[in-house]
Parts: sequence; C-alpha cells; structure tokens
Amino acid sequence: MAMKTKFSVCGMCSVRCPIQVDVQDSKAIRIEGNQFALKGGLCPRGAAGIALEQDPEKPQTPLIRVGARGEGKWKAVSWDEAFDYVADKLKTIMAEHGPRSVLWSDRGGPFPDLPKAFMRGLGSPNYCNHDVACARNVQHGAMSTIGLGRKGVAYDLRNAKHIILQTRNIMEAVNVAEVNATLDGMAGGAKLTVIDIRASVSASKADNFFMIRPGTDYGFNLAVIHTLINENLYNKEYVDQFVEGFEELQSFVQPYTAEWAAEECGVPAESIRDLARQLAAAAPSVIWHPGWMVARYSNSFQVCRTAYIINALLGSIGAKGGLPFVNSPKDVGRKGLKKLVDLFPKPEEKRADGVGWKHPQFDAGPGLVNQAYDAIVTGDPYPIRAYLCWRHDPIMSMPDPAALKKKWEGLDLLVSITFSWSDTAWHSDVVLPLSTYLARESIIAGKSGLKPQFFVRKRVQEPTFDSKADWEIISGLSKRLGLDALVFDRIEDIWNYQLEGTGVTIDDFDAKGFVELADKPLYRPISEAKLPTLSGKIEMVSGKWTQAGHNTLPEYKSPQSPPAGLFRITFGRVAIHTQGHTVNNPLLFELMPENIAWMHTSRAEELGIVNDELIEIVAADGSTGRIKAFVTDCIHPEALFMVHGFGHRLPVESRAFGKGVADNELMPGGLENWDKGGGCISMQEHFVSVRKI
Ligand SMILES: Nc1nc2c(c(=O)[nH]1)N[C@H]1C(S)=C(S)[C@@H](COP(=O)(O)OP(=O)(O)OC[C@H]3O[C@@H](n4cnc5c(=O)[nH]c(N)nc54)[C@H](O)[C@@H]3O)O[C@H]1N2
Ligand SMILES: Nc1nc2c(c(=O)[nH]1)N[C@H]1C(S)=C(S)[C@@H](COP(=O)(O)OP(=O)(O)OC[C@H]3O[C@@H](n4cnc5c(=O)[nH]c(N)nc54)[C@H](O)[C@@H]3O)O[C@H]1N2
Ligand code: SF4
Ligand SMILES: [Mo]
Repeated sequence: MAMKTKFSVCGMCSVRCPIQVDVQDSKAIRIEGNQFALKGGLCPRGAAGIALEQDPEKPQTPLIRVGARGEGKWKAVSWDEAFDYVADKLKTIMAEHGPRSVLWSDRGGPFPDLPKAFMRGLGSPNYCNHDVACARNVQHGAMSTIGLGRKGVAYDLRNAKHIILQTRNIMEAVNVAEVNATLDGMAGGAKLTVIDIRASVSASKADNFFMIRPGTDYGFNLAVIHTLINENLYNKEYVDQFVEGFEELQSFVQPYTAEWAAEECGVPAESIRDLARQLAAAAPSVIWHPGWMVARYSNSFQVCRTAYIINALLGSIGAKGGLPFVNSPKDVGRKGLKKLVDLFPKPEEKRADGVGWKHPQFDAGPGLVNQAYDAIVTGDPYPIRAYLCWRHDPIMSMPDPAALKKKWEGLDLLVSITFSWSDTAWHSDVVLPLSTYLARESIIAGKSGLKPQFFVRKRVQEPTFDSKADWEIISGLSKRLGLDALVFDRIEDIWNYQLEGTGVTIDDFDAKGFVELADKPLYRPISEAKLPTLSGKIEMVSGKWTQAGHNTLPEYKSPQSPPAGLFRITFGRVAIHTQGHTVNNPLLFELMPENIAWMHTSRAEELGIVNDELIEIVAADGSTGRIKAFVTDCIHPEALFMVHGFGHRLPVESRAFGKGVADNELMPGGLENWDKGGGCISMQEHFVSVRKI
C-alpha cells in the first residue's frame, strides 16, 4: 500500500514535540520532527516510539490484581469488566466518603482539560499532577515575582545575546525546539553560560562554565545581584518604572559580595563580576533560565526567584531576546478553545492538599499531590480512599518508595492508567493500558506563545495490543458513573465542541499538524502588560507570599558539606532516556542499558576506586545498590551524580531488570522534606557513602 505521512505529537517525554509519521500498511514505520515546526529534527527517544508501540513487554489488556499489592498476580479482563469494576468501586467509595475522597494525578502537560472535567464531573476538587517532583518551584518563583506562571513568559533563545543555564542542561534534557533555538541563537552570536555541579554536554558548549558547589546557587545569584546593583550595571529606568521593592533588595544583598560567593560556591570572584558585566553588555536580550527540574533543595525556590529578579534587573522580562510575554488567543484577537471543565460546576469542597486555604499562595491548578497522600493516612482534612494515577509513576518519581507504599495502604482503590509497566502500575489494584501516543488521539490543546496556536494529536495507527485512548477510557468510566456529558463515541465530537466559535475547523490541522492564530510573533512591551502581582509590578519581595507568612528574601544558609567519606546525591537526565519509563525500550536500552555513578577523581583515589569499577552505594538507611563508577575531574567533589530512572526490579521488564541504581531509593525520609515556599520536594538533601566491593 502507498505510504502516507501523518502529523501527530510525540509522547516519549513531557515536552510533546510536533512530529510526522510515515505509515505503511496501517503501521507506523518512521518518525521525524514536524517539518514546519522542527525541520524534521527529533531526539533519540522520539525516534524510538515505534519500538515502544510494538514491545510486548507492557500491559497488553486490562488487568485486575488477584494477589497482594505489588505481588504481581493478575487476572486479564475485558474492558467492560475493567470499567465495571472501577466504576463500582468508585461508587461504593463515594457513597461512603463523598466524591472528595477520590484523588487523581497525572503527568501534567497540554491536555489536562479532559481529566479535569472528569474530576469536576465526579464532584472532587482533588485533581493533581506530578509537578511537586519537577517544576513547582519555578512556577511559584515566577508567580511570586512577575505574578504570571512560568509559561507566562517565553524563552526567546533565537534572539538572545546571552543565555545562562543554571541547573538546566538544555542539550541533554531535551526539548527539540529549545535545542534548535539555542543553537541558532549561538550561531547568531549569543554567549552561553552554564552553572552546574558537573560538566554536562551543555557545559561543553559554553563560553563561561561555573562548576559550583552543590546547593549554593542562591548564594551565587545573590552575588550576581550585588554586583549588578553595586556596579550600577542594572537597568535603572526599567527598575524605576516596573519593579517594586528595589531598595529592600539593594540593602538585603549588601553582605553577599562576589568575594563572599567565591568562598561559598567555589568559583572565582572575578569570574562572577565578569559575568555580571557581560550580562549588562547584552541586556536586555539576556535569558537567565530559571530551571526546569528544580525539586532539589529547600532553597531551590529562592534560586528560581533570584533568576527572575536578575532578569528584571537587566530589563529582559518583556524584551525581545529575553523573556517576552506570551500571548493567548485573546491577546491576538482570537477566541480560545471551549473548555470541557465548563460542562460542570467547580466543586465547593476545599482541596485535600491544602492548596487555596492552608497554602493560599500556591497555584491551585495541579496542587501538591504529596500532601494529598498525607490525607490518606491522617484523614485530615478528610480521607482520600481512591486514587486514579494517570500516566504518572509516583513510586519511581518520588523519594523513598517504601514510605510511599505505606502511605497508600489506606487506599481502597488504586488504578494505574499507563502505556508501559511502571513501579506504580505493578503496585496497583487495576491496570488500564493506555494506547501509546502513536495509537491514540488527544483532545486539542491551546499553546500560548509569541504566536499562539492550537495543536492536536491524531492516531497514526491502531493499537498493537488491547489498549485505549484517554478519551475512550474517560468515556467508558463516565458512562458507568452517570457523567453523560463526557460520554463520546467519536473524538471528532470532542474536537468540534472545543473548536466551537474559534473560526478553526479540524480540517485546518491537516496542512501542518497545528494551527497558528497569528501571522507573526507579537512582542508586547512591559508597559502594556498587566502583571497580576499585588502591586502590579515585578516584586522583589512578593506581596502574596508575605501575606501567607513567607519571607521571599530570606538570609542565605550554607548547605552542609557532606561529612567525611560521604557524598551528596545528585541526579539528572541524559538525551537517550526519559525518566523511568524508557530503560526497557528495546532500542534505547541498547544505547544505554545502565546508569553510572559520577565521582571526582580525588574522592575516588581516597576510596581506592578506579574508573569503571563496580561499587556499592549505601543510603542513610543502610540500603544499598551496585553501579559502575565513572571517575572524572568534571564533577564537584561533594557530589555523586547519576542519571535518574534506572534500578528496575519488575520481572515483566526483562531488559531493564536489575540494571543500575534507582536514585529515588537513596533518599530515605525524603517525602517529608518539601519546601513550604515553593512547593517542591527537596530531593538533593541526602548523603550517601560509597564502598569498594
Ligand atoms: N529521584 C528523582 N526523582 C525524580 C526525578 C529525578 O531526576 N530524580 N525527576 C523528576 C521529574 S523532572 C519528573 S517530570 C518526574 C517524572 O515522573 P512521572 O511524572 O511519573 O513521569 P514518567 O516517569 O515519565 O512516567 C509516566 C508514566 O506514564 C506512562 N505514560 C503513558 N502515556 C504517556 C505519555 O504520553 N507520555 C509519557 N511521558 N508517559 C506516559 C509511562 O508509561 C510512565 O509509566 O519525576 C521526578 N522525580
Ligand atoms: N532526554 C530527556 N529530556 C528530557 C526529559 C528526560 O527525561 N530525558 N525530561 C523532561 C523533563 S520532565 C524535565 S523536568 C526536563 C529537565 O530538564 P533539566 O532540569 O535541565 O534536567 P536535569 O538533567 O534534571 O538537570 C539539569 C542539570 O542540573 C544539574 N545540577 C544538579 N544539582 C545542581 C546544583 O546544585 N546546582 C546547579 N547549578 N546544577 C545542578 C545537573 O548536573 C544537570 O546537568 O527535561 C525534559 N527533557
Ligand atoms: S524531546 Fe524527544 S522524547 Fe520529548 S517530546 Fe520531543 S521528540 Fe519526543
Ligand atoms: Mo520534569
């Protein structure tokens, strides 16, 4: 049969790049980046989607647990049986404890409207996503300075003159469009500065590289602010007009000189001053990246805040080549998508995780799922009894799996909806296999940007196994739970509902896979932007956080250096794998079957460890893992680094089984260590020891 090319959206990681897929004989045979958006470019994981689709080592039908939780004994059932089972359980639980006792979490992303509508339909306020283990601190860092969320401004990398990556490895923790834009920006003369605890691939391309002592970034940033202010390098006119609390910031940073930071962070004072001068020369086309995976320290929120503060001092918030404001459809005179959540009234009940009442400063959208887990245990403010875990693997993505499983013991129902096996799926009562992104449609998503757009994922082939799309699973459950408004026979009915009144039809997506709502990028000057902070300006001291009792310019506290013989556990990504769920992918496994432990040469010598030697890592609770040592000068001596996502122990994953170490298992008690200012779990506040075998 003739080959066809279909547009779709990658699902191999949370970025969701636009793709195009060649299909022959009704099967996907090749994937590349969307020609119109990414000029064909794709990352290694994106190219491995077909291996995922065809891999038999994943749940192939709905499964109901027959043994104890986590024992791995299952009964394969039909979709009707699975839907009946879940719906009946939910009805019983809701009859006894109310709809509020149902919790939902997912991986976040651009398609939350449908699951949010489902939760509203049930009458539960407890919709959450995974962000306490990812970017909440950036979100709240943005909200507490500029009032907008982190996606309220864009990173205008292509037009930047200086890009600073702090705790952000843009070349390996990939977003294809951002990689392309950074390389284009650099080809156009942009300088790159990297601040990291080790030499990443991004660092290898940098003009300035600071190998910083782990956990001292807040101190580093305070010294940069000190230099910008004391050397009069900041944009005074901009600050006078658009910044609130400058005097407080100025007096607060006085102790934090470049010399002070040199001692604290382990980088030369002159280099810090030189960086500040380079930034001033490039301003306002400067992007000090506030980070992405910042669930690391109890001061990570301050690192993110000070990133926005530095951007503000340079006048780059709202500037071309800096962090311009994104535009919604309304900003360009168009109408946005009609929302599915509006089919139901907002539940009046307060959230189980305390967001909106106990924590009034936080963004209610995705909540704080770890706090909702506590309600399972304590019944405070009310019990959570059912948990629908959708494209989310908390057992691998949160610290201390044993403690997490203990918290979940009080659940009467734990359902995992997933396209691969995961620790969470294995521990569930019911597993509902979700079709991979190649074999399912999504609802239409709206994306704000310099040019706002709508995009949609279309099914490029039928599922290889007995799986279903998100909307099919929600329809199946809704039918049995009496949520008639969410029962759809065809995805087109959802798409048409969403597009009502927008002037766009579903056929308009055929040309490029997405529909742009403006012809050219619109840069809105800050003078025209209405910032939703209490003062209406960029706040050096957050009004909202202050009202909630939080000091947003707290004194710097030096992180403890690891006691003799110990290392601080640090982690990150690599271009070949996504989090915990690609290690068992046949192609990606071949490229990188296990993780390794980076350690500084001087530390390895002390321990008598040589490169490539198998070593044992011992966590604070005495648990151990075996991994190969990577001995290098390119990491700070206090740190031990590994790529996250390895150390699988599920017998159903023959490739990943037993390979490498799970960093999340080296963080005993870590679930309790979370930041009341920023909301994230602080995962890099754990020490481990290392021994020869
Ligand atoms: N110790 C430690 N913990 C971490 C991290 C770390 O580096 N170290 N990283 C943190 C970060 S940044 C994040 S974002 C979280 C991630 O953790 P999670 O939010 O749990 O995301 P994934 O590990 O990607 O797992 C998602 C699950 O959903 C399923 N799935 C179904 N459909 C899709 C789809 O369309 N796309 C994707 N991606 N998955 C799908 C997958 O099969 C997988 O089992 O973990 C965080 N936790
Ligand atoms: N290939 C790939 N790409 C991905 C993902 C993936 O799983 N795989 N996941 C996506 C997701 S969900 C996310 S959140 C992003 C994450 O994107 P990033 O946050 O950029 O990724 P990470 O590798 O977790 O961390 C970035 C860097 O922080 C460094 N670091 C660790 N501790 C410190 C410290 O104390 N100070 C400083 N300055 N640096 C430190 C690490 O060494 C690492 O190089 O990537 C996205 N893209
Ligand atoms: S970065 Fe790679 S894996 Fe993630 S969505 Fe884009 S192509 Fe897919
Ligand atoms: Mo993330």
